[in-house]
Amino acid sequence: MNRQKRVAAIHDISCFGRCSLTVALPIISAAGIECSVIPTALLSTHTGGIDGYTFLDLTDEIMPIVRHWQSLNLGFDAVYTGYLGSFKQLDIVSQVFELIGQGKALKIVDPVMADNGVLYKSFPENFPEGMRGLCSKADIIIPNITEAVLMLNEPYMEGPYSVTYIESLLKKLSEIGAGKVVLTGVHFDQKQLGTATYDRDTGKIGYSFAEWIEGYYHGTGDVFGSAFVAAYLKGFPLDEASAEAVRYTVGSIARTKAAGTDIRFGVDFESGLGELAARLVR
Ligand code: PXL
Repeated sequence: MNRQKRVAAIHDISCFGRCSLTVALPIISAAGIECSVIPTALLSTHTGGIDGYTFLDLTDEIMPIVRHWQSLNLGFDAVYTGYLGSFKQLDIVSQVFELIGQGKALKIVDPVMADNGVLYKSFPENFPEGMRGLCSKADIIIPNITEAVLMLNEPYMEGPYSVTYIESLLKKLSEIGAGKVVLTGVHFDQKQLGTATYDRDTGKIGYSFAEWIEGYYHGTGDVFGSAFVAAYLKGFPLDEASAEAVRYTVGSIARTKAAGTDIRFGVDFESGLGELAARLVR
């Protein structure tokens, strides 16, 4: 038997607005990877700049789904978590890490909770502490700079950053537990934006940058995370997987900017799926 790689993506479903599962599913699938899902909540839209959204909590469904999967003895190569809405979900997901794929699946945590120096308004102030706990159980974490400093209990600083600062963040983040860190939102000037990667086992630090496009485009963290997961599982080394994801995300932002659509409604990642698949499937 030669089964495809299989990922379990644990995020909410925001029915409109292109983030979390509506982004993870198509991007990971486009790379030829089977993407199973555990929806943590059902919302009419995401919560970023849109009021009046509906919200149905699905926390109590998570364990029954996982137990059923266990009874089927399914193999999983990775678990990829994103937006998690409560301490209870953090706790359940950390238990799920020990169950899915018999605890052997790669654990990739995107500690989605903040950006631009502020915690999303749906989270209590001590949420970063809980998220740090989940990150301590991960193999790879993919925070942005705001999420990184909140978990490290350090003040947020506006960029541009120094190499020394970024590399000290990488090392402190890896001390939380995950041996591999992908830090997003890294910039050393106002022209380019990208990521820094760190592999504690090899000590290797990598960078990848692309042209900085002004504006806060919603869902880009999930586009990046999903493309990173896809590339990494296709066998790209950590820094190259991150570079592929940067390239794809920036392409999606550039198309959206050119189209001039509402930046709250997510980015046009769909038109780049063909090219992404061609680059990743080798
Ligand atoms: O893109 C992250 C995200 C995912 N899911 C929901 C969100 C957000 C960010 O605001 O509100 C529901």
